[in-house]
Amino acid sequence: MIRAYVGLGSNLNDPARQVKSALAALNGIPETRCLRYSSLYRSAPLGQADQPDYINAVAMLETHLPAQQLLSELQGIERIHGRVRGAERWGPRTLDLDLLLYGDMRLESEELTVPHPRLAERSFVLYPLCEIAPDLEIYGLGGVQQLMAACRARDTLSCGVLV
Ligand code: ROI
Repeated sequence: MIRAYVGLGSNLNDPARQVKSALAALNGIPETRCLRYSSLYRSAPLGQADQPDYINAVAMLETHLPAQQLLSELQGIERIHGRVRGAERWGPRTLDLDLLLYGDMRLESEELTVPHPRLAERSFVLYPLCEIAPDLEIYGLGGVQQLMAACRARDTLSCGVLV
């Protein structure tokens, strides 16, 4: 049994509804349970500036699926929410599900890198992650609270709890 963390983000087609619907869909993944999920956070867009604000959240899962298979399930949920992959990399999206952490495992392939390579720089990931797992230590990176403090000191991105 592996504990995994998934980041959710949307800024199109009623983003709060997209994120809530995706959170519900996580429980439909085979051999997987959603143990906990964060509040919804509103954040200014990172990347292309002329796009709507995002709604972000993080979920804690318990799974028996291998990482690659879990990723495929997450991509399936993105697809049913109208996500078109290959659209602009830093542009708006109806739903983005990122596998942030998969146990203590470090993986690097073309398809999947965990821990997520930009996790430590993104307040819209660290705020919700700290809410649901404040004592989490990320192997090689440190505790999530220190990462969040460092991010907050640097960050110009605004991010606040919405719901
Ligand atoms: N910006 C914010 N605030 N939240 C996201 O989830 C998000 N996702 C992305 C890019 C375009 C990098 N910007 C984002 O993929």
